[in-house]
Amino acid sequence: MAKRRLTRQQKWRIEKIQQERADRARRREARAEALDETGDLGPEQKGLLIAHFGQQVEVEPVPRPAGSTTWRCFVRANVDTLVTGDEVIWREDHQHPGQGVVVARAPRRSELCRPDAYGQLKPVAANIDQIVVVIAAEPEPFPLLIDRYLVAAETAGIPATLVLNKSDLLPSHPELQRRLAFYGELGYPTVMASTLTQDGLEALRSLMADKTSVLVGQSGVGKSSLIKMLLPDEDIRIGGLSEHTRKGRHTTTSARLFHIPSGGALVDSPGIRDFGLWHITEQELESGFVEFRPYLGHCRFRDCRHEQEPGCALRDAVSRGDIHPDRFDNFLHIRQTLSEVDMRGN
Ligand SMILES: Nc1nc2c(ncn2[C@@H]2O[C@H](COP(=O)(O)OP(=O)(O)OP(=O)(O)O)[C@@H](O)[C@H]2O)c(=O)[nH]1
Ligand SMILES: [Mg+2]
Ligand SMILES: [Zn+2]
Repeated sequence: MAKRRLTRQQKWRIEKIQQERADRARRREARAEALDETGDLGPEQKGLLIAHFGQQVEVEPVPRPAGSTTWRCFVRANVDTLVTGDEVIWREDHQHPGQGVVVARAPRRSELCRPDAYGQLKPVAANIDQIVVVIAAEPEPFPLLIDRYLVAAETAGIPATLVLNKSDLLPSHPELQRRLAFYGELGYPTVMASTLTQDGLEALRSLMADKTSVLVGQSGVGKSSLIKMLLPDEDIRIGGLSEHTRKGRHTTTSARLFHIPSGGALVDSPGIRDFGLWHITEQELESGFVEFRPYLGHCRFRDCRHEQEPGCALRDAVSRGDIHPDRFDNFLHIRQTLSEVDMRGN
């Protein structure tokens, strides 16, 4: 893990948060124990975690009953942190209709993590098959955000795809289309879409079919709007951009899973401005740039930093045109920031 130096105030904030978390866990435990004592809990059954709200989670039985019903559940204190997409074991609370208790969590097949505002690594969603990075002409893509997401996806071993939304605005932003094509050449599936004109609807449907996808990207790019276009019957909040800054308003505040009736699921997630990568190693960063992989380990010096060293396989590939100079620059930029903790908040 990267070295971090925390100020006294930051340390105090982290301790305070940990204290609050411990208090919350104790309260949850008291509630779950009280339920155990009344003996009014149903048998253990499988469930899927749909959403997380403060102290409670929303759980859906597996297999899914006809008509999608969910239960609000407390979580036993010995259960690890739960996130949207987690498979759980839970019990119904017969005394309080619609409520229950989560008693265990199944191991995760995959997890997408990101550092929170205090520099602590937090899972965002679990058991994800595909990370869909959404960009748009407005808000303008934050520099390096696409590459940071792709590196995070490669490191987590989750396939990534790119969606360029708001294609109706593209005539005034031709460079974005070129950028999308560039990532397509690297091997990432790409789709252009517009929730305004319904452009790309079929391409999106086939991209999302039969898997669990999480939509990520800056606030206001239209993640929720895309889900609403695919699932018009769902009740999903969509927020306008700020008139003044043309940025999103952080409308979606927590991750939520939506089923696709024909198979598969979509996880909506809150927009973030930046995606810190300090939790990964330099080696993971290098191989997070897929087109670098054939050259890794082929530099003359084993500890080559790919800076001024002679016989650098990566730099040679850049000068031959096999690696795009922009991606190489982005790699160097991100490497510089690996040891910095993003304390600015998301
Ligand atoms: N022009 C245009 N605007 C769109 C399109 N899709 C979404 N928008 C608008 O973009 C704004 C933000 O949409 P949301 O779907 O709330 O964005 P989000 O990515 O979910 O944002 P957060 O939940 O804050 O992360 C809304 O005003 C939408 O109407 C599109 O295809 N074209
Ligand atoms: Mg949203
Ligand atoms: Zn090198």
